[in-house]
Amino acid sequence: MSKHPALILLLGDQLTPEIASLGAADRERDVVLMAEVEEEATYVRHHKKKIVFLFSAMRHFARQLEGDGWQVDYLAFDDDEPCPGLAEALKGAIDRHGAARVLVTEPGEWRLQEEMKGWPDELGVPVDILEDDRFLCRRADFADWAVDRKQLRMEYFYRDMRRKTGLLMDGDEPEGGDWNYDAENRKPPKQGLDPPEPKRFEPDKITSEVLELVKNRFPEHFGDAEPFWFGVTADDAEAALDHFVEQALACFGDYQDAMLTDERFLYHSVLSLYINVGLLDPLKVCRRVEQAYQCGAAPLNAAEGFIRQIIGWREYVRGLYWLKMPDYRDMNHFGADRPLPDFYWTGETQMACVKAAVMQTKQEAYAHHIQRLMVTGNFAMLAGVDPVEVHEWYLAVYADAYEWVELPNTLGMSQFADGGLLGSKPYAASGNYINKMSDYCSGCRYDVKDKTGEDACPFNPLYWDFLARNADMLRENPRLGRSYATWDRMKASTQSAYRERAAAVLDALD
Ligand code: FAD
Ligand code: DLZ
Ligand code: SF4
Repeated sequence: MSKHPALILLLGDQLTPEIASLGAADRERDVVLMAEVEEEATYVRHHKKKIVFLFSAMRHFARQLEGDGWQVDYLAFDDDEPCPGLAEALKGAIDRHGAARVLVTEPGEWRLQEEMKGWPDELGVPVDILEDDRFLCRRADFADWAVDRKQLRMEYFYRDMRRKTGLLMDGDEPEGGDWNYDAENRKPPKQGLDPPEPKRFEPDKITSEVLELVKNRFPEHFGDAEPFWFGVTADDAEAALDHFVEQALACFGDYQDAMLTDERFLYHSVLSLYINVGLLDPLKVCRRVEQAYQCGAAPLNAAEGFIRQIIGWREYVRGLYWLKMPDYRDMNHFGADRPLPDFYWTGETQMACVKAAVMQTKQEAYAHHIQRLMVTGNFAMLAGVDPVEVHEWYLAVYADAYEWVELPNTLGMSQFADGGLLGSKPYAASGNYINKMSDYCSGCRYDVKDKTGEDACPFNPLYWDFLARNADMLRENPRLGRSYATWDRMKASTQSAYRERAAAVLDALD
């Protein structure tokens, strides 16, 4: 065995003591490198809260590793002369420690994986890239599952994951007799709902230092750094999980699709940011939720709905990302090319639903799934915004955003830019859906019932214009049959009124 240490590079979203690269290392001999670098902090203009979360969680994790006996070389972001990138950080550390090789767990993004391929030449030492085994489905297993399938559908993948993990299984059968209880999970918000707030944490000294750094160093990045209340350690994340299971899980299913102006989090868990950096283990989270169901603390529709998001959607989008990259990023089924409207950054729009989603995103670096999908995502698709611009917005503005999970959700699920690889139909909706599922419309300058007038909710004409404009690509989709039948039944004058109003809305965007 070499006397020279290996350098273990740990990325910001690899904060897991059991991660493959640490498992393969020798604690007595090897050195862990963690680095806050310019390139990772700015490849999109990440929300300030996201950077505070990442840097603080990294710093706390480094301390934890030192406490566990690891030698950690930690490069904090230097205000005056930050380290430009990970390769530069590695070069310096190889010299400092006389390292003979680099060990790293595969990254979550294509961009970085490609960069790593050049590292052996660039650094002059071997670089071993280990598989990230923090997921239930290996990339290669997803590719095997996908091969020869005419259509990829999450539901079938999810059933396999249920069988594989045994979660909510009764022998070979799904608990309760059905695989999926989504039909019970679409309740509109009713008066008097009183959801709990997510678990909040006071910034400690480390977080306060990072807050100062981020406010000074990234002032032009989107979003408010404060108030900062995310957890930054595995213990915090565990406490947030306990809080969710005890306070919110029971209603998670029922109100999963609901939106309320004054209840930004409703019964959602706000755990994705912790899971995605490795502070929480996804399978353990699911087992905890299963246990809550088994002891009667949560109904089946809540537990199943929640577990499906993690072992179903989360794993499925990752599999699809690695299967289809790098071409996936360039897919643009509808040829959409409008620039992203400025109000995605400023919130300055009279559409109450969009304003609420954007302002909440600015303040919290969080919006729940239906806000992302049916408000900001839906609007961008109906308006024909360039999917790459939409993608870059989502990647920047949410604390949980990494390309492997964000891109398929944005480009596939919300924009249908992949032409239906991920989902069976576009999530397009008029104002009627938003009105049914939220309280936004009652406080809006637009009239959700007005279809084509000056005060018409913009989602109404845009919805029909979207279907009419893309009829070549969508008309044969069986899930849109009823919508096209309705469109076809409309008088020509009504169709024209919709299209003229949509043109006026789109002109105003330009
Ligand atoms: P909950 O509603 O409490 O759900 C529980 C958990 O399930 C989440 O913590 C998350 O780990 C997982 N989950 C739920 N839905 C999905 C999904 N569709 N894909 C993957 N995991 C899911 N999720 C991210 O983690 N990062 C992203 O960058 C991201 N970008 C998105 C962009 C768009 C356009 C859309 C429509 C969705 C995106 N999602 C993303 C998925 C989902 O919106 C978030 O995971 C969820 O809102 C996080 O909040 P939560 O923890 O309160 O989730
Ligand atoms: C998101 C992020 C940020 C903001 N900063 C860093 C950093 O300075 N150093 C680091 O190692 N990782 C950071 N990350 C997370 C990486 O961008 C992430 O590991 C890759 O995008 C792969 O998912
Ligand atoms: Fe949104 Fe239309 Fe309702 Fe206004 S009326 S909140 S724009 S759906």
